[in-house]
Amino acid sequence: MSDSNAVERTFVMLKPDALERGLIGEIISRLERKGLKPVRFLWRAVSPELAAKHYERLTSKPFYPLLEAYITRGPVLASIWEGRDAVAVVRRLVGATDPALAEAGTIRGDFGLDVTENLIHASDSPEAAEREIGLFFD
Ligand code: DAT
Ligand code: MG
Repeated sequence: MSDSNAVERTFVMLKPDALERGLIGEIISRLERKGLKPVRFLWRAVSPELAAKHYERLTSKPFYPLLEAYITRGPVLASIWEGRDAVAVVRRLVGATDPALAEAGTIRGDFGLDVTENLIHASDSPEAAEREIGLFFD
């Protein structure tokens, strides 16, 4: 577990539905107002190869073809955020994986209803953050 006073970096990806639905500004604003600092932003496409590396743990799941089609269908906004205990703090702002179950007040709880199209990815550990930053920012 992370030291709650440690300044950490985390990786955040706004997924294609966030752009399509005009929610980029709303989501970035929530992270900024919390006090997190944006370090880098990059618009980019996600190839099937990058999707498979990023979602390594999930490629054998029955829902993976749907997840791959979604994440590769349009540009994503990759970003790095910094702040005190940033990994856990951003995960709490994002909410549960399934937006139908995510608490009101979280990003997925307020704006999502579909488990595949859940708007945003955030790293689940400092180690995952460094790995994902390495994948998306060469
Ligand atoms: P999270 O994005 O909350 O970290 P995860 O890493 O377990 O969740 O899964 C990555 C993505 O895969 C998730 O955002 C949506 C999709 N996914 C996960 N479990 C799913 C399921 N049971 N059915 C459909 N899509 C799922
Ligand atoms: Mg995850």
